[in-house]
This record gives sequence, C-alpha cells and structure tokens, in this order.
Amino acid sequence: MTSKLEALTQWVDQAAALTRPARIHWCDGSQDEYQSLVQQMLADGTLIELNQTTHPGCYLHRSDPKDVARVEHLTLVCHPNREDAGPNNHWMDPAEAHAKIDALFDGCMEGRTMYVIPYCMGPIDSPLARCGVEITDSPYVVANMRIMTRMGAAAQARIEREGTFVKGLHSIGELDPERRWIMHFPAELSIKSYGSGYGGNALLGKKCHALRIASNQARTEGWLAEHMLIVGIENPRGETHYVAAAFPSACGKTNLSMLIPPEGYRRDGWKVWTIGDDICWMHPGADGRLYAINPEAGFFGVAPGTSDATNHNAMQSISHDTIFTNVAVTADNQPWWEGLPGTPVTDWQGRPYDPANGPAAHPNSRFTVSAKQCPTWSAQSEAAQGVPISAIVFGGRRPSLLPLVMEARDWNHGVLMGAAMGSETTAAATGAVGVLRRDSMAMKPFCGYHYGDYFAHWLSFDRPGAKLPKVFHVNWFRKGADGKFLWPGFGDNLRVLEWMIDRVEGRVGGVETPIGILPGEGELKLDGLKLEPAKLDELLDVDQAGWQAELAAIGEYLASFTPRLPEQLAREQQRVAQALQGE
Ligand code: SAT
Ligand code: MN
Repeated sequence: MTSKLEALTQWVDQAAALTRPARIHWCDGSQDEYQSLVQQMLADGTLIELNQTTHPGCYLHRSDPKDVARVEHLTLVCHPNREDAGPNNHWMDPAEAHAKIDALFDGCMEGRTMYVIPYCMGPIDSPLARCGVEITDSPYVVANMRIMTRMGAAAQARIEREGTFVKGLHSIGELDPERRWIMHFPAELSIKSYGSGYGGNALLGKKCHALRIASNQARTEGWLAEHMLIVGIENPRGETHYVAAAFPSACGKTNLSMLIPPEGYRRDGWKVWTIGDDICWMHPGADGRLYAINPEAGFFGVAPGTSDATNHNAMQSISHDTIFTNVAVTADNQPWWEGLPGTPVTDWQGRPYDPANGPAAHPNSRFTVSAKQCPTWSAQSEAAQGVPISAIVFGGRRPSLLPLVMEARDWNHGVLMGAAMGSETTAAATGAVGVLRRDSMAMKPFCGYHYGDYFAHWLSFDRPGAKLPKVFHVNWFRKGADGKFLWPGFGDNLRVLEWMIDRVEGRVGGVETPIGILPGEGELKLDGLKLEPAKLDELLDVDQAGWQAELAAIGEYLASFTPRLPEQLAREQQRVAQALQGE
C-alpha cells in the first residue's frame, strides 16, 4: 500500500513526466514566496506595477484578449456514465477526455517551472473543509490561489494526514481558444485544465473544485456545495442572523455580502458581516440546522460598477495588496474601470484609451483580494463548525414579473423557487449578454452532475429533525415602464433582508398568494426611502396571467430533466400552477 504522502508525490511525479517542466517548485504559501513571484512577474511583464503611493502592493495583469471569461462550451464533466452529467453539462467519455487533454499536456511545461500548490478550501482545522493540490505553470495562478485559498504548508500537512485531495492539473498552454479544455473527473476527484489563465478556468480551487467536484462529494456525503454568498446581519439587539444567497455570476453577490446599511439603520446599530461572496458549503448540524462555511479565503470580484457609491467596503478592501486583471489605468497609474470617477488613459489591452474600442476596462475585469482586507470581514469566517443559516435566498436579473421578494411556503416550494430561477446573462461567461436563461440555484455552469439528481438531493434535506432555513426569492432588477429599475438596490436591500429576518422570527405575518408569501401592508420598512407608493405596488404585484405563463415555462424546463426529475418537484410545480388557476 502506498502511504498517504506517497499518493501526493506519485501524482506530482506523473504530472512532471507528462508535462516535462524544467523545475518543480512546492509552494509553502509564505509571504516571501509571494513577493518573489511578484518580482519575477514584474520582471517578465506578467504583472505591471500600479501607483504604489495610492495603491501599495497592487498590480495589474493583462490577460490574453481572447482569454477573459469562463468558457462553458469547453467545460466538461466526465462521469463514467453519460447520463450522470445530465443535460446541464457538456460530457465526454473519461478515457477519451484524458487522451485528448494529455496530448495537449505532453511536454507543455518544457523550459517552464511547475508549481505544486497544496490548498485547503475552508478553515484549515474545519471538518467541513476539503483539500486539493493544483499543479500549474502559471505564477499568476499561484499568486491568485494564495489570496483565494488557504495555501501552502498547513494545507500540505493536512493532505499528508488525510490522504484524500482533489488533483488539479493546469497549464496555460498556448492560450489558444482552439486548444482549450476545462475537464472534471468527479469519480477520480480530478480536474484537468489547459489553455486558459482566466479565473474560473485556471484557479482550480474555485468553481472547478469548490463547486463542480464538491457538488459531487456533497451529494454522496450529505451536504450542499452552492454558488452562494454568506452574510451576517446583526440587529440593534446584537443578534446575528446568517443568510446564504444564490445569484448567477455578476449579479451583485459581492455587493450584497458587503452591504452598507442605509443611514437610519446605521444610526440604530445595524451591522453587516461578510463571510463569503461566492461559494457556500452547508452541512446539517447536530441540532438539525444547516451550518455554512465559505471555502474561499478571498474575493475574485467584478471591477466595473464597483465604486464608493455602490460598494464602499470593496473599495476599501482593494486599496492595497490586490491583483487587478484587465482593468484600465489612469494617467497617474491608478486602476480604473467604468463607474469610477476620473478618466482612463490606457485600456485593458494596454492601448491608449479610445471609446471607439469599447469600454476601457473589460466588462469582466476582476480584482483578487484577501477577504481579511474587507472592513466587514467576520471572524466567524474562521469558525471550524461554520455559521448557522437562518435564510436561503435565490435571485436573478428579471426585468419583469418576479416581485421584489417572496417567501416559499415550505422547503419543497423553496426548492422549486431555486430550480425555477432565471436570469439575464452577463459578461462573466462568453456569449450573448442580456438573454433570459434558466439557471437553477445559479448552478447551471457549476453543478457537477445531473440537475434532476441535484434537485432530489436538495429535497432530501427535509427530513425528521431538520430545522431548515426559510427560503426566499428576490429580484432587485425589476424595471418600470420607463425602463428604469424600480428598486434602489444596494444598501436598501437590507430592508428586504430585515423583512426576511422578521419572518424567520415570526414578527410579521406576510400575505399568502399563489406564488408565495409576500410582505403585508407596512411590513417592509421604507422610512428614509423616497419610493413612490405606485412603485412599491408594482414591485409586489402578482400578475396572474404572466405567472400562469411563467409556471408553464417552468414546467417545460423541469420536464427537460425527465426521467430524473423528482416526482415531488413536478407535483410542486403543478400545485402552484393550479393555485394560480384557482385565483
Ligand atoms: O470566473 S469565475 O467563475 O471565477 C467568476 C464567476 O464567473 O462567478
Ligand atoms: Mn461566481
């Protein structure tokens, strides 16, 4: 039998035999190591120094212009049995997939350094955390992984103790979109990624491990790996409720996780605590509640639109020791993007800024920063047992129909709300922007197995002894006839979160409707907000004909997961459809 340590060294040896690097560097995660990588990348142009007076420790990376987002058509989930991948994933036979990508890996690191990155997703001493090792030839990936995960010696020690880890092999290859694959082998706990240096394709701890592989582990081990932020809301009495919320990429998860309470709330003593902005692992605890950890240690946030007005906490976080990718720069070498004051002189590709070339910063330009730099960072982020979740929230960009907020009548209904989620597409993935697509639980690009089985897994949490969170659906993006957003969003979203917490605590009754429970008259606290009553009516309106059509569309969408669609979920859809008929 091979020892636990040998499992790791053998795999590294195999990867080295395939890719033939000039040298191998085992990352210890130290500050010295980070600094020397930065120096090396500054020397070869991978990083560009930004203004060190205004932005100490901040650097800019310009990616290949054809490598700026996730590539869903090249992202495969290679289960031995095709059916297990479901219609929600691209699939290839594992043997064929290995052969295809190994041909690309063959000798690809010649003359390059191979970096071995042991990392831990979640607090290093948490039983809920899981480890992985990423092998890469990109120092940019190493630097980002150091910010985004608990990386280095401590993670390696845990891996040598446990023996099990997710194996991730990555090379930037030639950065040729024609020679690019992001492959997942859930049965082997392994990932192979070739030809891209972009975040979600290359930082393998993130979407590849913490969602696509982990969703498979979660299914067999009885927990949930979700595309959710985790935020703590502390009321003036000092009680904190934790909320987990799923929105598709680039729909404001980072903003909601760092929300600044409106003026009156701040005066009254409300506080917001950030645990995570993108990924949430939830396990049932001994008391029946769901406990969540953020497997990540940093934020890989969308830059455009981030400003002191929209997210002051993010701006504070990224004022130092941050890696910016594909943003523009100003005359005095500060990072710049659309939504910030000032003017760009150089665009994201390094060209003199010319509006004729489009936005100065790429719409999916990003910042990578340690979560600890956030003023609202919660020490509970390090809690080994996680934080108890009071409410789960689903949402998307829906310009019409979906009300500002609604509550599911029970868990099954909540699962239906999550499964039915839809959103307009954004720049976070390649492809058309602004098209409505169903994105169940915001996991369409990230659920590593058949959606039908995934819905069944969600439903299975409702069992004797479970004390499940309440489930809500929100829509911050509803527009009026004038095409303008009806709801101010950002800090004012706390008003909606407060209503949810009031519901959790049984302080308000809500109003039952066929689509769920909506806030009753006066239950949403709107003092200090200039919102015309007609707008509020529109935000909370239930358009019966529109909803009947929506339920029919949801029914059709769910049917696409037959024969693995759980009967319970089909029945739940029929129940709501019938309730709408009966109105
Ligand atoms: O590219 S990432 O997957 O890391 C970010 C996102 O799309 O949510
Ligand atoms: Mn995301």
